[in-house]
Amino acid sequence: MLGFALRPHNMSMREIKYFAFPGELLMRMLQMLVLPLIVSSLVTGISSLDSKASGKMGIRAVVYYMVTTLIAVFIGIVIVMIIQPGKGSRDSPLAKSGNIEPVQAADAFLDLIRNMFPPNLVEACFKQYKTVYKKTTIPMSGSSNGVNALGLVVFSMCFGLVIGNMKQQGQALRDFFDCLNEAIMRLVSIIIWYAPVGILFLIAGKIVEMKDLAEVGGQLGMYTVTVIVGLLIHGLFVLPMLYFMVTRKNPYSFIGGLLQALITALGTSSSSATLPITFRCLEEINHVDKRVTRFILPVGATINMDGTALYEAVAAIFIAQVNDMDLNFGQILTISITATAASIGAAGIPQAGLVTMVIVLTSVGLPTEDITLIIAVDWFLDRLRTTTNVLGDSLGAGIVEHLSRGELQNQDDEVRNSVIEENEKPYQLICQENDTIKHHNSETTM
Ligand code: 7O9
Repeated sequence: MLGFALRPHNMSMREIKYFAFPGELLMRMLQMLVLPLIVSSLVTGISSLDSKASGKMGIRAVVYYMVTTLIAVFIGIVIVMIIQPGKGSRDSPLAKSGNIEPVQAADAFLDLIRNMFPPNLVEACFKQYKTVYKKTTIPMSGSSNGVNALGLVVFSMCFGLVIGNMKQQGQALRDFFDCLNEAIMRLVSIIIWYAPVGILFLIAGKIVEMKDLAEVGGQLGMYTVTVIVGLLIHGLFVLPMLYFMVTRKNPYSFIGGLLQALITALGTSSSSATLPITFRCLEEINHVDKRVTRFILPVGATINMDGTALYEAVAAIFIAQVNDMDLNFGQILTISITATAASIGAAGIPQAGLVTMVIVLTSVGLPTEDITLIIAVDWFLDRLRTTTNVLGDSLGAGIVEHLSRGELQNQDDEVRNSVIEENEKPYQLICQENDTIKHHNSETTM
């Protein structure tokens, strides 16, 4: 409402920038916490489980990610085929702007694998590997600004696994990362007080900045509606139903606990910046086991993007419709596979947004310059798909927790037993001391 009330004042770009400043601050504070948060939570999450339990949990998570992403793509394709937002728009040509850099899919894929193994961990905190082209064809090594999330996730997982297996020797490191995680979560609980103000200005600023609604809405209105309907079906029916089928609990009360995280996702349009809030909502409000959230949420934020997958499938078929191209079944299958792969790999590909879209389009021979058609509404749809992504990650944590309750219980029992052993220690020490003064009652306690 604040945004819409200020629109008639025709603020200059400079004034809008100043107006959105409190929102920018929230964004910076959240991003500040992401790096230590994902490293410490993954390391403690994995080291607190034995390798068998973390393996099983990992497989469940990956199956959930694959299944939900494929369902999302399927919903997107069905909805865009029914609504057909691109049909007939040839008569009123859509505005194009700018041009798109060509991308070699093979190089993007190799960059993804390279980014999984960062040669320099400090550099991985702010740079990704990116293939650049010399004389437009020869691939050369280069880099792009942005956190190499994939590399940090892979490293933290391996590190957690190793110190988890180091028994007593690894205790100091386990305590360190556990403590670091706890400290970061306390910072989150301070920042959360500022979040409502920040989100207010983030969203109001965007609404003031937005181009004329009628202009954009007229041309891309049906396309926007298609994406919104797809995301709503996926987020409000399919995912909750899946949650209900697995856990037999009310999915909407679970989603109610996530409201803060969902609104932050809407405001920031970044699932990684929302991660601190997602953690808090799941652990403090929905009481999901910390061993699950610490493991599942960072991995989910990196590779599970249902909204993005749905969006890319819809966009590709929309562009085919605009060009009056009829896609056969094979091409639609190709779009589903590339859109799924693109959403999984996005965090490992530099400047992912455009690059993954280019890959999806070239895989079925669609003109890549038509991406410029949809850029006008991208900022808006990005917010909605980010919200869907965060919802998918969070419900996934709830589902994996339910499926892993056996292993978690076993782990609890083991910990309890070892605590009892610890408590017996003084007694054994007493016995040993007794031994030295030749009282042989230690035999009875063994
Ligand atoms: C959306 F969690 C971390 F810290 F490990 C993490 C850090 C960075 C995870 C992921 C990233 C990251 O860079 N992700 C990324 C995501 C990079 C490029 C593109 C995207 C896709 O983003 C979504 C979209 O555009 O559809 C959406 N904005 O979920 O954040």
